[in-house]
Amino acid sequence: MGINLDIPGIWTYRSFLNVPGNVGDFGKLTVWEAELSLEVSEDGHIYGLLGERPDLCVGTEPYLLVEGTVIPGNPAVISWRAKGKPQSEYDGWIYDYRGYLSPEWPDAPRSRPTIVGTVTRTVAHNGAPAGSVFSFVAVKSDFLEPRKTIPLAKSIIDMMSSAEHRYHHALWHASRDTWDNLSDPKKEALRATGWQPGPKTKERASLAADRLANGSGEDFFYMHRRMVKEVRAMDPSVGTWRRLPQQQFPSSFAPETKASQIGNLDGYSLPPAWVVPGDPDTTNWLFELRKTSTLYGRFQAWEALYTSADYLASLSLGELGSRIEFTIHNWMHMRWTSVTRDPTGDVAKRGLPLPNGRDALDFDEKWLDPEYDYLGETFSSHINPIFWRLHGWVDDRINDWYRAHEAVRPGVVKPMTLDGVEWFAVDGTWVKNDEPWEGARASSSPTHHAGHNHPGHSGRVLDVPTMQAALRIIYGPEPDAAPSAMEDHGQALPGTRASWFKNVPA
Ligand SMILES: [Cu+2]
Repeated sequence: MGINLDIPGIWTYRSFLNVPGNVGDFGKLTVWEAELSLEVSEDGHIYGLLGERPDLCVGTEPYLLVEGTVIPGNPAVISWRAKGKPQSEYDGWIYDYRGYLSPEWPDAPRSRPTIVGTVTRTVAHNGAPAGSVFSFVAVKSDFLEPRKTIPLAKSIIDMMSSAEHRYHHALWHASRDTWDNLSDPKKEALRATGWQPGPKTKERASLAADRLANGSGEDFFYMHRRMVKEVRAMDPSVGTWRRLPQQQFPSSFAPETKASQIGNLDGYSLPPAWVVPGDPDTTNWLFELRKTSTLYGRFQAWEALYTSADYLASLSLGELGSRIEFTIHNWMHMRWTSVTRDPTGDVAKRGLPLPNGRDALDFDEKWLDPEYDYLGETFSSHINPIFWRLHGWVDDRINDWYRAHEAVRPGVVKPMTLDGVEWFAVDGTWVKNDEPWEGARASSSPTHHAGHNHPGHSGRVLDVPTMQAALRIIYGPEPDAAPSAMEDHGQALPGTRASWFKNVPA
């Protein structure tokens, strides 16, 4: 059963007396306000917790344990029974709930999921009779973003959210991902900026038919290895994922649990999927990615494969990089990404969901806001704390690969330091690129000021106008297009959203 419903997460539960007539003061109707946390299994079973939360739990708080079912439909019917926690002051309480997930309004970006329904006291307690019925409304909270629970150091956020780093990361990926499909005039124009992916005429497209052999996977590993190294140098406490995180219930009353953590206890909780208008395939993929069966069936199968010494010893570094990039890496980005939210300074619009994301050539200053840390595109993903965990996982596979080769053919793969990054000597078989591609070099860019020094990025071009021009070449009209098309030169071709981490068949 597909349950593509926005139910898992934290809800504010409110119940009211069912009193006819005019009471004037709504406060007279209040029964209870509490926190409701819900999780849904793939067979439509729901479970959760309902209770009042202190700012800091001591572990003895009473709450109700929720169990029930969701029946999809329009509206979806959600029913559950809540039982008081044994040995707490709610011990013996039983309430039954039946609610409906309110249908969404079209063109209502400020809407929140709500469950409306009634609840009955099934068993009398504390002198309150069985059989009473109340109305309730549950209102869903926004997902608690990792930037709130496991924030990066401010120095890292400042650096990574700068225009220089955003455009560099976006363009680096865009150049190698699109290269194989660019027209010859566009390729020539991109070469003129110095932003062709690799040495001129020997470019290494990441999505070409020969991607497993062309060395683009080495570029992927190397470029991100430097990023990870730089960030860890700025803050050694930035963690990694030794193994992919398990699905975790978003709420807990365990001792020491803070109210401010609820919804994302360790920072690795799954954000809700969303509906991409007019794109049911992507929408369905976003929901599938978040399922526990997908964690077990796909993610953990890939993880087992890419940590298998026998398998790693059979692969060149470039083949491993390309395979990881377009399978588990892309899927990790999209499993843990939230919907894009408008980072505008206009308070009336800030935070509203933009389900189609940023247009690839939307260079508005608002996208430089540090809160624009959308994990689903390369202009913003590296500001998100999850990026550094998942790229830590990717980076560790390089070490596994080396150990696997060392065990089978000792001394053949030779470690070395390349431009400050721990790397391997070229042998033509297992390691192929003399110079992994990190973007345009200062010496090759006609628009870059010679001698202009970028601390920590020797030789890399971080010149924003050049990088914007290169993106316009990639996503804009053909260089020789008719004048009418040229008038829209600042616009991407219609429907060109900033790249999402889609999968390609391996
Ligand atoms: Cu990247």
